[in-house]
Amino acid sequence: PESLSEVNYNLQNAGVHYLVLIHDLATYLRDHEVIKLRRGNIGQTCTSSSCPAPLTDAYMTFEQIEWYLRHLATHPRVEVTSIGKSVEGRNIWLVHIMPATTCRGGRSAAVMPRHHQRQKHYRAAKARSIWLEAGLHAREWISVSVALQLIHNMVRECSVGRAVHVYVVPMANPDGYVYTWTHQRMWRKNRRRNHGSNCDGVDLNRNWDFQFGVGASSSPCSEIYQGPSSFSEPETQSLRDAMHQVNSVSKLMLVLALHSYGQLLLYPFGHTTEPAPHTPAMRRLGNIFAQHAKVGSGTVYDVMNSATGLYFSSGSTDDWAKGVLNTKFVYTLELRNKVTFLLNADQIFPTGQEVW
Ligand code: 0X9
Ligand code: ZN
Repeated sequence: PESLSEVNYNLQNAGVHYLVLIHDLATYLRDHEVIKLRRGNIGQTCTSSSCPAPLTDAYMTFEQIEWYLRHLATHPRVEVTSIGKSVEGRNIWLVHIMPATTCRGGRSAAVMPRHHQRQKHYRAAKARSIWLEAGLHAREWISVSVALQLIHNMVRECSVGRAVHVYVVPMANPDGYVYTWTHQRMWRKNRRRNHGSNCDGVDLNRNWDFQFGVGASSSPCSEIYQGPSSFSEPETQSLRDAMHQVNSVSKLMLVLALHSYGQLLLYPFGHTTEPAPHTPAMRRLGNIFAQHAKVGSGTVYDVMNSATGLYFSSGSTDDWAKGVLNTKFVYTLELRNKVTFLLNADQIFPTGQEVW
């Protein structure tokens, strides 16, 4: 509002004719429920208890998600950075939640043993890290909402381990996500205009350079189009570079790719039923997840090798993390439900909680 007269003046000077369509944008947005975020004011630093909450009773638009991330970035324990741009030039955001040692307040704030607090030589254990990816497939909205809910729980409750860095890419395919809201709800791929074809899009979960071409298609019109070459897409390039970078600073112990649907916890590989390294450990931890989900909410998740349990495919985030980074715990989690990608919004909160 302070700039109104200056804007008027400049427009008139430039001979630009205009009409005011919305006199009070904030009120308009509130009345139309375009922005439903409940707490927090931009410009303020948010703390564990005052951070705005992502919606858990409605799917969030691209704009709402960016708005939420802008607020989140003001939290002292959080860094939000762009790891690169999509085909259409949208940022791919990476949320870094730092170890809970920096937490004040919250449930598990006292993370440095008291007798160590005054000692000069106290050093925290070498930090390890966790990587969460969501929204690589555009139509799998629940994965995006669950990632945001997990982020929110982590910053509110301070309950992440004292030496764990958590990295989350909540919307790995932003162009596709927008396209599912504006054009075609069931869009899966990114928004690459494929050279020499009338069909758009590359399946970003077939574009990674590990067993590229297995269980994938070389036809641009296919839903599982692998792309012209491995890592041909800016989205997968950005994810790859950021994962390498994180892994070199603090070793990745867990890579979790959130997808839907099917209620399956899949572990690599997808190109062979031969066991990947650390298969017994991945099964053990996976079964613990499934048991807790069952006890917590009654939801049944099946834990299985992805080639055996689903179908043969590769060039995916999970297989690359296992095959190239050699990360110990790698999973693709197919969230609720067992029937359709069109998951009712009342399922967001319980799905997020059972994963949490
Ligand atoms: O096909 C996929 O990319 C995943 N299923 S989805 O319905 N979300 O599209 C499963 C990927 C499992 N992992 C590997 N095959 N590597
Ligand atoms: Zn998927």
